Amino acid sequence: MQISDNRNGIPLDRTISNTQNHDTRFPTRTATVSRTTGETDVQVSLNLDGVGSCTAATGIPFLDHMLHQISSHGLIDLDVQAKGDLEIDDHHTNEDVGITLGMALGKALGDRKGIVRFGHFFAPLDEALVQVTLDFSGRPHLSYGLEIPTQRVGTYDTQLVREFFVALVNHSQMTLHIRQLDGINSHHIIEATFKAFARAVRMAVEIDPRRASMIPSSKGVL
Ligand SMILES: [Mn+2]
Repeated sequence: MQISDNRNGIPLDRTISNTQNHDTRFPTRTATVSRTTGETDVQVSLNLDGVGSCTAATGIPFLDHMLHQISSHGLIDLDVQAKGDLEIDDHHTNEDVGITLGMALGKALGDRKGIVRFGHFFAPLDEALVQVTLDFSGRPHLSYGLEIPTQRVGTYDTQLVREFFVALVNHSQMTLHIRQLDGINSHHIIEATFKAFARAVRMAVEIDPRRASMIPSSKGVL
């Protein structure tokens, strides 16, 4: 099927390949990345133009719960499979899921042409309130402003939240600022962070129809 609508000056020669894509003028942005080390074996598949369907099997239940937040609220179809050295602790698997997800995100975005680029969101979860602001700038940076009051949520070491975002930022070349405005319960604070992150990503990866064929940088490169 060929596209016949040229209201926004977008080229007419793109073929519709995915009926789930909300804007069928654009191809679906997908990526699969497999990464194996001596410590872990991780595979991530994602579709940025998805509907929020998720399969997450990392062996770390709380991390799976957070990956579901990214998928559901980011409208990213996500499949994450990981086998890691959990007999030591969750550290390597948690970090390597962040690395591989970051790589897949960067790969799916390609040259980042046409994207809004910036995203932000405030997510409440009961008493917790977290703001996430991000930029697919090509320059990795994390400002991490969470103060999580307990060392663990279930069996999950809450120090690993920062490790996850460090890995993700470095491998997706993203600038990410996380601010905690309120919160008492550790589970709520972390989950609000992932929800805000998901919505901020969703905003940033949207196609901007006013400059759909351009890389969104005054330098022309991201
Ligand atoms: Mn929860």
